Amino acid sequence: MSDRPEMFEDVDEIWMDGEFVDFEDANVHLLTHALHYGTGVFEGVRCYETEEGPAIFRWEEHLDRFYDSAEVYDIEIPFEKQELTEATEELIRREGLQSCYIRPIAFYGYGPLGLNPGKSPVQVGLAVWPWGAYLGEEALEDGVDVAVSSWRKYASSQIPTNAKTTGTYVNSVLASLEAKENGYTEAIVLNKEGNVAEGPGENIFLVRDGEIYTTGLAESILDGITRRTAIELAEERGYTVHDDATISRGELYTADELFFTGTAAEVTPIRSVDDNEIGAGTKGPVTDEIQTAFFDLVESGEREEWFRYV
Ligand code: PPE
Repeated sequence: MSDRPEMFEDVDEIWMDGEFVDFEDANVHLLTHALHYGTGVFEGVRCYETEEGPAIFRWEEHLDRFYDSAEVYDIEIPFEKQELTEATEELIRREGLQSCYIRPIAFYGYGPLGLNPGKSPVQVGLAVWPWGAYLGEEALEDGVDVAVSSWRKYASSQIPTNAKTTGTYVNSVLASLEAKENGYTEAIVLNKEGNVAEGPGENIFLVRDGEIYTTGLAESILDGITRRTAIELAEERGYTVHDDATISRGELYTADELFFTGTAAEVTPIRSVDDNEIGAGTKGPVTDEIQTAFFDLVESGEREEWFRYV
């Protein structure tokens, strides 16, 4: 127990290839295709504690993206969406969790090696664990200090950026390591053209003169589900949202406000970029409004079509 990472300390079981197995038994072979070539796809989903009990936020959209990501690599997930839904709910119930992070993963497993994964079996797993504020609890209030990475985001013409592929996260890992080594909490990654793409695990929003901008899907970003949520919440509050923006590095420095969105990061303010203070160097008013709307939503579970009660 004690040598487990803290976040997994109380997890008893994992669902793997159709069965609930003990946490310690959720293992793969060394010659797993995805371990060598990164041929896996995954999701990150949050389940929130609401008055009606645990509720999974925008599960269907995450599941759709999961199967779409798999399709890009000809990964045929050998389970119906309904089966994965039931397994996830059962896992959350078995673990007795009121809120958690959910990690579905599908990958080419142990089979012949070589780049064509054709004969490798597809393996599927579901894990859940409690995961607090991704960039720290204070980050949600005070904002994070970020740096533009020297690593560029791979272009969607090189690797599809709308698929959430395990292997491609080496790009995020490099950006994240660099930011932390230089004393920043998180990175912003520019695309091949040199415009803003996203964070290593977040989409990015900019506020200028009362209007909201977020980088467009053609800027080599992941089509984030929290991004979609933030756009909708902002529009409902009367904001003009430019959701196909091209944002230059310089525009980051002169923004009134900046914030990240993501399943793990939720809505996190950015207080500085490359040591340039953004706005007043604290959470800005528009960010605060969107963040409050977001947490009110997920804690109330009120918009029924966006929640699946466990
Ligand atoms: N861009 C990237 C590159 C990304 O990984 C994420 C999610 C997003 C944008 C936001 O997408 P969405 O979660 O659908 O709003 N990053 C996941 C992985 C984080 C991790 O460290 O692992 C997440 O937030 O679950």
